[in-house]
Amino acid sequence: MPTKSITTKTTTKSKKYLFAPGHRACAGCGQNMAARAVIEALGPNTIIANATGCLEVTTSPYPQSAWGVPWIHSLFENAAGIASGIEAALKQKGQDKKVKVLAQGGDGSTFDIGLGLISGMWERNENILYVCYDNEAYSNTGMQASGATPWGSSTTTTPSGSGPTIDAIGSHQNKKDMIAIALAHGLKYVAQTTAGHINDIKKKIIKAASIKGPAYIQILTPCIPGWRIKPDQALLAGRLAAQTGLYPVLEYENGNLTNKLSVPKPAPKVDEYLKMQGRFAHLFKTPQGKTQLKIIQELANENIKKYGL
Ligand SMILES: Cc1ncc(C[n+]2csc(CCOP(=O)(O)OP(=O)(O)O)c2C)c(N)n1
Ligand code: SF4
Ligand SMILES: [Mg+2]
Repeated sequence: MPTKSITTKTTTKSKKYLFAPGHRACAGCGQNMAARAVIEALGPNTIIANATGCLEVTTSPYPQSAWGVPWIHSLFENAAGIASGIEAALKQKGQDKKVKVLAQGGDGSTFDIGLGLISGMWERNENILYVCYDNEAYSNTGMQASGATPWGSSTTTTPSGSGPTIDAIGSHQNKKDMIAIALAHGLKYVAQTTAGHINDIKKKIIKAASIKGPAYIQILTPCIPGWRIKPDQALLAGRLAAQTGLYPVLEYENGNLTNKLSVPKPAPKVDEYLKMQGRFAHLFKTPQGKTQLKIIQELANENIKKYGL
């Protein structure tokens, strides 16, 4: 756990990194681009509790670390619990106004295995920002389906097939609505954005950090091998997810939807977003798959209507 910022010599000046390059994520990883934006927006007076997952594994192979702030690797399930302990210690030392506590993890640790402790942290109204990097599967262990996996996605636990049954379409569970779960806890600040909107991530992080009490930000972070996209396509995939209406960019303050990113008129069809991704390739090959494309388009249309995008 480094306690000093990492300093790198350049030809003209030295630069302090809060999240240094040279980590071991796949080239073009949406998650690590988003994570860099998050810590750059929060600044050096931050302590991070980071759940197990790709972000942790790729940034902290001992004895190296990409982090220029105090950073603790928690178990898969208890980043929120560790963050609660840090916040309590800061309060005890009278430093809680100076230092921000950030808990962060993937969708597997947020939507599924860490949800109980996250719920407790929110219930206790603790002054902790939680960021979920949602790549819609358990990427670090080979792309198993999570509660965040969308309809029709082929994963290693929901593989697409060629038979006539529903199993052939890949995942046939709807994505869990974590935003609604966060709102149901009465959080003052809840937001959703994507790795294709780096400035928006920074803006939302700054706002969330200024609010006293728990805040939740969920960022769609395209995964290169998991989504079977090219290394230069993570940002485009994030933008298309928002523009189609499938993954709206939203901001809630005190339970009210106060900001949303409108979709272009007409909005791009979901096919444009799905066909660039190998995890949905099977849907374009069979009549049954084409029916699923219609169902996914319907999900996007419903979002456009529901959020007035
Ligand atoms: C209790 C427990 N179960 C399973 C694992 C194995 N494991 C480590 S990382 C990981 C996947 C993490 O998925 P996610 O939280 O979505 O993060 P990602 O890797 O996708 O960024 C799994 C299953 C573990 N470390 N601990
Ligand atoms: S597997 Fe996916 S989430 Fe993990 S480092 Fe590679 S691109 Fe990033
Ligand atoms: Mg994941």
